[in-house]
Amino acid sequence: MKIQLMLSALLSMAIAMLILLFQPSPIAAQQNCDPSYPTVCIAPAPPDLDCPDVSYTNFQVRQPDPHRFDRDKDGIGCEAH
Ligand SMILES: [Ca+2]
Repeated sequence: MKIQLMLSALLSMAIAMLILLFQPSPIAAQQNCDPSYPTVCIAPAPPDLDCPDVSYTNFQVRQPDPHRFDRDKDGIGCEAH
């Protein structure tokens, strides 16, 4: 009887460890990148960001470009002038 209790305790510990191992890591969970900007990681709108709000320049922009980083629609966002 005691062995059965120990085994079930071990089993539930093993299951708990497996659940922890296969959880997405907190870092991965924070990766919230808008697919309109595939070469950089910019969070989707809202809130609407402007070029000074991001540390990137001259990055690839795909439509629909929710932040409107590429106002002249040449596929490059926040061109450095
Ligand atoms: Ca542009």
